[in-house]
Amino acid sequence: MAGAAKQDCLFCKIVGGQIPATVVRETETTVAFRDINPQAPTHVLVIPKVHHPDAAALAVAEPAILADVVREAGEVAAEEKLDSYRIVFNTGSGAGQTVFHAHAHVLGGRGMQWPPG
Ligand code: D5M
Repeated sequence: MAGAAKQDCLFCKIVGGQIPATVVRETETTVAFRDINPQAPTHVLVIPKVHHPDAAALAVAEPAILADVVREAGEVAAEEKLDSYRIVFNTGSGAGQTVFHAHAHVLGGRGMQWPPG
């Protein structure tokens, strides 16, 4: 079942063109744009055009679109010439999620620590 756009959702507004973003890639089901508050030399968000509150909810409702998001994350990394990168799905406010529309952070261009903070 497709997630309907949510009126008060920031990322639905980016999908709808009501809020500008620096878009680096777009497909039928996804949009990739630069994070407004970058945490690495490359920091791109890949979002599904449909609204679901987080990646796990997207996986339950529309698993093929979650696969599109992950594939697009790889395409972003290739375009940015990243041989190492991190894909992050913050899930829940305790894990740092602030926008409750599923999104993958694609981070690269610097060394990464493990475990993450
Ligand atoms: O990630 C939400 C991310 O969304 C956070 O890194 C800032 C980014 N953000 C917020 N507003 C914008 C706009 N307008 N353009 C681009 N990026 C934006 P989370 O995992 O929910 O903390």
